Amino acid sequence: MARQFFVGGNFKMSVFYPSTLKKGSKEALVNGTIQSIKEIIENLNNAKIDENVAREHLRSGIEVAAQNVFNKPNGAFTGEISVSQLKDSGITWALLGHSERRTILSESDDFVASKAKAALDGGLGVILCCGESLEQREAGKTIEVVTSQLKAVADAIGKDWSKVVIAYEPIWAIGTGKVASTEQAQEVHKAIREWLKKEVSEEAAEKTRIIYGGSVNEKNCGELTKQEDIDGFLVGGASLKPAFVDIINAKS
Ligand code: G2H
Repeated sequence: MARQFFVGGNFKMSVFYPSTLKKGSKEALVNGTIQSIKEIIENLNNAKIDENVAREHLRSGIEVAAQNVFNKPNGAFTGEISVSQLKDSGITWALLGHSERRTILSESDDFVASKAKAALDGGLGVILCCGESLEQREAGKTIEVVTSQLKAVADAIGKDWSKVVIAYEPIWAIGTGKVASTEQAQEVHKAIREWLKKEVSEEAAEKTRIIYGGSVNEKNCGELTKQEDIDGFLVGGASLKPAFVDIINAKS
């Protein structure tokens, strides 16, 4: 069975320019304000989206993911958010292991893995990010780095990867405008699928969506979509723009 195309918008904490404002305008809104979210959602709700690929405001077929979740149940953990709190707000996915959290907030592979386990045990889906730095790529360590990040998760969650979407995001391509070439991306996606086959199961290798993230936009998504092991995208900057819909529809 073909894997269903999956596209996530990673709004981060970015600056957002409503359609009425020019880029660079001092009136830019910090993304995450009600106004900015409303404008993005209105654009998605009005878009012609292939339902095969598409809560209070959002139409069905579009789900909301949190950018983090804690690895412990509700308790005295100031500043953290639990799986049950997310679910209570209608949130069905958690984005975990993003390189910005791994590097800026020093999240270890094991900590990411423990959060993935908590999320999955609690019934959330997990978008699990992995990826190498430029230094690691140049040292020929890309596959080693990526698979060791995934191994930590496999050690924690076991063989059921049915609610995991893997997002391969080379750090050097994040927010830089420097997208990985189709060959570079496909090579790593293929290696991840082979790793799943060997270390998890044939079924996980066949069914797990492996999506690409790192400077994806409406212009470069088409070629990437044609690659056998690229099952969608995790989009940062371009998810804040109307053309995000073109990326969602890249496979149609
Ligand atoms: C990588 C990506 C989205 P951008 O972080 O997760 O961001 O598309 O801006 O490179």
